[in-house]
Amino acid sequence: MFNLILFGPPGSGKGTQSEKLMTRFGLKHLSTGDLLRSEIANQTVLGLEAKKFMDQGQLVPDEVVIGMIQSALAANPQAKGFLFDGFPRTKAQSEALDALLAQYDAAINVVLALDVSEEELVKRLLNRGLTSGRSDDSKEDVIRARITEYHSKTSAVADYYQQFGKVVKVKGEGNVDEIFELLREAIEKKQAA
Ligand code: B4P
Repeated sequence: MFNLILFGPPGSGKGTQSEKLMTRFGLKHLSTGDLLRSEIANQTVLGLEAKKFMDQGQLVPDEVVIGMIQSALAANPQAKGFLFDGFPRTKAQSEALDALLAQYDAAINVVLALDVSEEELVKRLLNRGLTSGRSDDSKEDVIRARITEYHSKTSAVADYYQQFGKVVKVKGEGNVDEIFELLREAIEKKQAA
């Protein structure tokens, strides 16, 4: 299995690039944001609980998202690898993911970290909010709260994987195809190593 994490702050292009990477490399795409929004759309108990956090720009509790990923891994035994998008977002989620993958004799091969300035993130998310219907994209104070959550809790994920030499930083500003090429090169280099 080849498993990668696409990492970066909200609006850094994780969802955008995941679509292209999963097609190119045949990986199973697992986005906790998409899974949570599907729970909300279906008005499940989990979704209604998660919505309270997401609407405030806060992270959903670890046990909720770890449980979702555990089920998704179990549901895809044939996958030749996973592309984790928006997960893990805390050190506890990182440790849980490593333990889950170890049950399949697998591990994270690379963490691709998209680097984008805060002003660009806010601009992109406000712009997406004009059409996405996402309540967490429509207000600047909620967007800034998401970025604060990223700095206080999620940047630790890069530190965690850095100790194993798995993090590759990639410039996340520029056009989508240009950024995709940088990601593709980084993956192919890791696959060849
Ligand atoms: P996510 O769904 O993961 O959303 P995101 O961080 O907003 O998006 P992403 O980074 O994928 O967006 P993209 O840049 O592609 O999370 C939403 C919420 O769910 C979180 O705040 C949290 O509450 C909860 N959650 C999810 N996972 C969790 C977890 N593991 N633990 C706890 N809570 C969790 O797109 C942004 C915009 O930029 C788009 O409009 C796109 O078109 C544009 N864009 C992309 N690339 C561009 C480029 N190169 N140039 C210009 N624009 C670009």
